[in-house]
Amino acid sequence: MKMDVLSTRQVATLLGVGEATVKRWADAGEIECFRTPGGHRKFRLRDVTAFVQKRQYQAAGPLPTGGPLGATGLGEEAVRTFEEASLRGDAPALVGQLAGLRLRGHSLAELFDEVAAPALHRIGEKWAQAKLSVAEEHVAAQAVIDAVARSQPLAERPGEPVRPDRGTAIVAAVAGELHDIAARMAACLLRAHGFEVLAPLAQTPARDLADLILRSRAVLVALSSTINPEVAEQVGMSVAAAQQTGGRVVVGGEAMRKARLPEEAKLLRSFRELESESHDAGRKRPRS
Ligand code: B12
Repeated sequence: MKMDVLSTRQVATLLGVGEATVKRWADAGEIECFRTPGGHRKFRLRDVTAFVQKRQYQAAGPLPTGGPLGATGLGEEAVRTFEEASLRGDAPALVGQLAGLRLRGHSLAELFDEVAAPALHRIGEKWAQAKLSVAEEHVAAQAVIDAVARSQPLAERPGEPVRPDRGTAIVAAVAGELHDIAARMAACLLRAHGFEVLAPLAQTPARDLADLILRSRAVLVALSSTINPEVAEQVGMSVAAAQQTGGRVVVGGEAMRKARLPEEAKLLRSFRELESESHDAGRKRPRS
């Protein structure tokens, strides 16, 4: 497996602490690191995961068992573990689980598709059956939002700082749509792929979105709709704006699947599809 190496900044983001704290932990030997010839600290993902597990890093409940190189993969157990930690509001445990699974070779896009989204779907089912209160559902959603923000380093190429040189991507949920966790996940992945991401997220009015596309000369626009299928006009405005900037529009979410969409808007069903799409969008990197 390719060795995943993280910078001090990436570890700090992942653990939700400042860089100074990470350096202090590293210098005290609490978290393994090595130095580059230039003297910079570098961290192997497996050592960061081991640290998270050893310290039960601020987690209210047990972290996934099996150790960083254990056999646990995707599937029922991973989804249940993620669901339970979300319901405890335990973002550090979510980050620990995602880091552990990344280490076993799964991409963050795959983990969003196969673990986080199904766990949230189950939470939605339980809410719909009145087995969970609105407050409990909110706690879970917020923990996932927090974990997605911290998981950015898990999407980035190992050991390399991300250069935002592919152009601007805009990620939003359509007007009337409060569901923006999918949009946050898309933003995380696109940032890691070198896009400068503007993320107005939930309830973005169509006209404002079109203005933003034009002003930022967006090369990629990713829109999500979960409950509102009446989006043809909204998506059409984004398509028209993107045509002027030479950008492309991709859309996803349950309601987009039911919507009548302009043919220039490409419907994507997963974050893995977004990753392949993003390879073709935006400015190409010069070969080094
Ligand atoms: C968290 C949540 C909320 C939170 C949202 C917080 C936030 N910041 O997002 C809050 C509490 C605000 C909320 C509110 C409501 N919710 Co709600 N909510 C959910 C819940 C539990 C999770 C949503 C989520 O984030 N899913 C995770 C994402 C990642 O999964 P996904 O959207 O399926 O995305 C996948 C693909 O579609 C695709 N994808 C999606 N978008 C995009 C975009 C791009 C670019 C790409 C590439 C891919 C992609 O990628 C993912 C695959 O991995 C769902 C349950 C569910 N089934 O999803 C209910 C759910 C969506 N909510 C529901 C309802 C009814 C509501 C309310 C109407 C409740 C109310 N009476 O007030 C309001 C609506 C408010 C509004 N106007 O939008 C229903 C919708 C039923 C329906 N189809 O009409 C659901 C399904 C619950 C249920 N089982 O009944 N909700």
